[in-house]
Amino acid sequence: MYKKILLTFLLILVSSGLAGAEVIRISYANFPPANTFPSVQMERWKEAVEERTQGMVKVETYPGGSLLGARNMFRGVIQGQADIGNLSMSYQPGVFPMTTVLELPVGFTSAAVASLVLWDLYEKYQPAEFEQVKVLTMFANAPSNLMTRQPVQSLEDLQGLEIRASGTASRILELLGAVPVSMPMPETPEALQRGMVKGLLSSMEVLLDFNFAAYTPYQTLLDLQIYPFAVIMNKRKWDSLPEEVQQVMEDLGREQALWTGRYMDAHVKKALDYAAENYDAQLFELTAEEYDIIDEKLAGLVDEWKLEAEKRGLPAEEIFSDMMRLKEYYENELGI
Ligand code: 3IO
Repeated sequence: MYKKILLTFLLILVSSGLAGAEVIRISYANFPPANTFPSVQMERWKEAVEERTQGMVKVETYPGGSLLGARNMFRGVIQGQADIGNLSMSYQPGVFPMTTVLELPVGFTSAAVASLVLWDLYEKYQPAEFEQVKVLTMFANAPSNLMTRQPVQSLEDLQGLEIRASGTASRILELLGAVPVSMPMPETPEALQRGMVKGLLSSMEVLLDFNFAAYTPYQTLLDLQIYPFAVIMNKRKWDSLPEEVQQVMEDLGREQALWTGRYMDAHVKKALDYAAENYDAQLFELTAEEYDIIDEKLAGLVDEWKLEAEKRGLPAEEIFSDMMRLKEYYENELGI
């Protein structure tokens, strides 16, 4: 009896020692701080992978641009400076012609829905823009709204106002009469503090996570575009992984998209409560006529995207109509 227990104990020691020697280390770079949603989803993915590979894999996470920053994420992962990286497609306009279809202001109201639509479109079309990397998951933030230093209660209030955004969001601001200032999210706190910009256009969880509520206590509800993200892996690293590890990661792709979308949607609500309680934040809505005017001013964006996508050899009409169909499908399925 005792012998048997001792033997089992020894076996565990030996096998865990062996497993320890074979641990596969994977570095994962992220550009924004640890408490922001792209880094929160990174930790969740890390935990899931480590658990489901039963210790075969160790993921070392680098939030806050400590390994790769927003501007060199794509190149850095292709070159192998990090094994995995989280990428915001809107920081490199023109580089991701297919997935930027999600940046069109088509009325998404939920990050969970947008994330699933993005993932499905990616899986269906396997666009060439990602052929140099392995895509592990994709997700989206919640729709963009205006967060400003001074109240914006009408389109008139927005004229000439310098607002931080990036990608198609910057083009949207231009069409609405504001002055877009494009920069990655981590550069925004300083731009706001120095008064270089009077506000930003993004999802409102940043009121809490970057404490922007202190600088931009006024919000205007617009529900414009979303910012699409991709988690990408260096191809050689991917090819080097055992099949069972690859399978765990493949199985996580869609699940992670939904998890992140849901986390984001809940977090926006939390951030609005935080801003209202601590900074007397106010969320304005425009009149129905003004929302109609906005739709009119932005109507040309869909054709702009289609033209560009077609030039790049993409079936633009099909991609766009798939997006709208999937959006409706998931809005019903998730009850949003
Ligand atoms: C974003 C990016 C990094 C951290 C938190 C964030 N919340 C919303 C976004 C999207 C965005 O505006 C951007 O610049 O990618």
